[in-house]
Order: sequence, then C-alpha cells, then structure tokens
Amino acid sequence: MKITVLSGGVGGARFTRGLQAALRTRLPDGSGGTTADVTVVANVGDDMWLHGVRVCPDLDTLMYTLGGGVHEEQGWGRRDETRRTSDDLAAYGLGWEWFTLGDLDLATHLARTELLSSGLPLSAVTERLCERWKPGVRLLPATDHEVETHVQTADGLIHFEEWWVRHRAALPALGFVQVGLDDAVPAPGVLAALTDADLVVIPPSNPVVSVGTILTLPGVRDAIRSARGSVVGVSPIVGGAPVRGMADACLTAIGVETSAEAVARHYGRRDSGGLLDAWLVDDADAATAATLRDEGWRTAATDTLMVDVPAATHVAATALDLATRA
Ligand code: FO1
Repeated sequence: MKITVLSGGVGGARFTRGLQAALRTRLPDGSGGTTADVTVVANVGDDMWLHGVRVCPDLDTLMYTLGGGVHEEQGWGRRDETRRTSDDLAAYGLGWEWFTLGDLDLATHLARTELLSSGLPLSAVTERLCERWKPGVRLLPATDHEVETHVQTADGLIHFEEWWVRHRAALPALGFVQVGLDDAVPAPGVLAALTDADLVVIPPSNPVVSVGTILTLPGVRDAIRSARGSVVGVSPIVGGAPVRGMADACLTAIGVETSAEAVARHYGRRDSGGLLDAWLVDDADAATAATLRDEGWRTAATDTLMVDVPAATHVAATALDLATRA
C-alpha cells in the first residue's frame, strides 16, 4: 500500500509517527515493520539561510521526529541540545537573537550546506541525511528550489520565521508570498508519489503556510485530485482554535474562518473540484462532522489530540479507517 502525506512541521511529524505505528499493526511485514510504503512531501517554505548555512525547519522536524532525535516537548530541534555556538554568535551581534540554532542542530545544517555546495539538489541531500536518521519513510522536499514564505505586513515583507518566532504571528499579516515560486517545480518523485498513492493524507499541519505552500507548486493540486486512492484530511482546528501554533492568524490573513468546517471547505471536496474525499475532525466538532455529512461529505469525529504516540496512532488509524471506508 502506497501512502503519501503532505506535511509541515510538528503536527505532520507527530501524525506520521502515529501512522507508522498504525501500519505496523495493520500491514505487518513479519519482522516488526510494515509492508506499506510511506512518502512524506515536506514544506520548504520555512527554509532560510542563516550564518551561511541552510536551515530547513519542517524537513528537520520530520527527520528528527521520525528518526528518534527530536526534542519531544518542543516538537522541533534536537533532544539534549545545547546552544553555546548560538550564544557566542550573538556576542558578535550576528544572526537572529530570537531564533536559536542548537549546537547539534547546526551539525545538520553544516552537513546539508556542505552537500548542497557539492552540487546535490535538496532532495538528494535529504535522502543522504536520512541514511543516518532512518525515518522509515521516503522524505521529499516539496521542491528542490528555494521557495521561501514571506509575510506581507504593514512594515513590508518579512521572512515567515521572523513573523512566526519573533512576532509569534501577532503582527497582522496581510497575506503570504512564496518568494521564488515562479522558477519552482515539484521535486523529483513528488507528483508521482501523489498520483500513484493508494492513500493521500493531509495531516493536521498548518493549512496555509505548510500544506497551502505545498499546494502552490505547479501540478500538485492536480496530482492529488488524480490520485489513484482516496484523499483524507485531518482538521488542525479543534473547537475553533488551532491545537498548537498560530494557524488562526494564518487563516485570518487569507480570509478563512478558524473552524474545522471552514478549513474543510477551504480544501474543498474532490468531487466538486477540491481535494478531499474525507475529513476527520475532533470530537469537539462532532456537529461539524454531521453538517458536512448531510451535504454528502464523508466525515468522522474522534479524539484528534496527539498528546503522545498512542494518541497519534489512534488518529492515524481512524483516518485510515475513514479513507478505506470510501
Ligand atoms: N521555533 C521557535 O519558536 N524558536 C526558535 O528559536 C526556533 C529555532 C528553530 C531552529 C531550527 C528549526 O529547524 C526550527 C526552529 N524553530 C524555532 C521552530 C520553527 O519555527 C518551526 O519548526 C516551523 O518553522 C514552524 O512550524
């Protein structure tokens, strides 16, 4: 069974870790693994050059989470991290003092930068880094091109990470711009991973600056709509609020209400020009599931809070059931 997941950082990584656990039970390979092939297409819009190294937050969150090295409480960065280099760089007045690059994390960025400068595309570099982390999925950047999300504010365009981390998304965003999109195409294997998928999953990642960014790449939406199997989404909004992060500020910036129903309609139903065959919401939004179902949507409600791996496994298993019920 081929499954392709579109992911941003923490929410998508935790969901995918649960999906792997669910698949080990449902499609066991007899030696503790699964016969399913999972591909994760990761957002690269948060990426940046900092201190001369290439930082890829969503790729790294996925690689560390699925590879067992993530700082679990933070959801990003490495466990057992230190910040001696970052502190000393601040002494030079360089970098973003509000954006910490941990010492171990820096090794990843140095390795990535060295491999990029040898001429490898980001997809090949990611594959090389994953030889160490063994995430158990094929991890693909959405594109090999540098396409960075910038935020339109009253003070002009700022990098997404400055808006997200320095301003905690509290600076009103007038919109989002994918700088470099005009020259970008999906990375090798991305479109095929979508069209050939027996199941495409849109996990509870940020629908605007994570999933939405991937959808801006040419051909991606059409590839999802022509996927061989079902397309199931999991709402990132529970009871009118994002579970973590500031997806509400992002949704407001594009004129979408912060609700499980509005996000479903934003993605759209596949049989009416959109992307989704099914939509999984939290129990808090059971009324939404009923409303959409009355309109012909395939929906379900369950506890979608991925507080630990067993909880994430439950969410993934429920999404699998919902999709295969199709
Ligand atoms: N998030 C923060 O809130 N503060 C940070 O200092 C920070 C540093 C950082 C460094 C590397 C990296 O890969 C991620 C980092 N993040 C930090 C998280 C980042 O903002 C998020 O992972 C995504 O970009 C948004 O989902």
